Amino acid sequence: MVGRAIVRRLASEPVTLVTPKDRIDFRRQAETEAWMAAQKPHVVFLAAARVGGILANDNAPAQFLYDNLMIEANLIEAARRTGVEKLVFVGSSCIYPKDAAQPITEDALLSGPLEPTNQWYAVAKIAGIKLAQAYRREYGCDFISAQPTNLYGPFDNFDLTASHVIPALMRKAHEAAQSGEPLVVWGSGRPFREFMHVDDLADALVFLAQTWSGEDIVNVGSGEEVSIADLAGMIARIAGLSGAPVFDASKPDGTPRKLVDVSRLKAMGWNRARALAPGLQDTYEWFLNHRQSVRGYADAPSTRQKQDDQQL
Ligand code: GFB
Repeated sequence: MVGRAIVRRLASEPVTLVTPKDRIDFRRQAETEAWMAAQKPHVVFLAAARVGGILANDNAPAQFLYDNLMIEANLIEAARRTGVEKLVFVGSSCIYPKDAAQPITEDALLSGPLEPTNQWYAVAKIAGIKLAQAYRREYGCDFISAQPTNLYGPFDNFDLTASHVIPALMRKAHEAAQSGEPLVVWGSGRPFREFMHVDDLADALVFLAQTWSGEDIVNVGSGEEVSIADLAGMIARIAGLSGAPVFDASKPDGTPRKLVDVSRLKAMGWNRARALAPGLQDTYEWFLNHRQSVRGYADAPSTRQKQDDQQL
């Protein structure tokens, strides 16, 4: 989802795009180094990752830790060897402590315990940040890191066992509108999340690649926070559902609140995030128009793992 958004954003720039069209497994060092040496990119956006929602993170700690560590370590080292001039590492707002003061400033990193459900993914992303910083110090590489808040948009994953909350609720609301069953929302509905359209993230990443060089990490967010219950209400209305949602308390809430402070990014001159309501409407329409082909929607369970591996 993030990679495709970066490609859309770069379409209007005077650049030659190199994307891994053939299946490359960035978890494998030799494969990654051979591909990078053959392509010789000047700039790298490191968006490749194993990602997923709260349950996927909780259920597959080894895959979230191992896959992400390998992908980042291999790509960052390969970028150094190939002489990449600029690398933008895409982190995550889940790197910050569970109980960080809100809105979360960049200096909250490593100041307290992580949210348990996604600590494995968070530790891998923190390692990626530290790799970028270490390669700056030791080798003089111009590698930087951005920390996006929760994302949504076209080409998201709509598999209910792996997806984040927005694609999950869009799919469930669409199906509930057809079946007449209620919309089931995981957890209490009380946690707050900040959401950003993936095209805004892509714009901010390109902006940072063009303007920022330094060890400091940079938060990327929309500043718009909503409770999960209110989000469910917004998506239900878009899908034309009238009944009240049902909350499934057997599922985890995760971190209570996760709003990033974007003062640093704003001070650099970027402040173009779009509002949530129109972004949700566009994404729901995209989902309806693509639902026979979107990731995780029409798959038989036996093909999910294969498809999941292909995302890497
Ligand atoms: O989007 P989500 O899975 O990720 O869940 P996190 C956000 C909130 O939505 C949680 C609730 O409180 C969920 O319990 N929720 C309600 C649902 N209904 C659903 C549903 O049907 N599906 C899902 N998935 N959630 C992720 C991390 O945390 O944030 C990742 O696990 C990553 O590592 C990402 O960092 C940005 O915001 O809790």
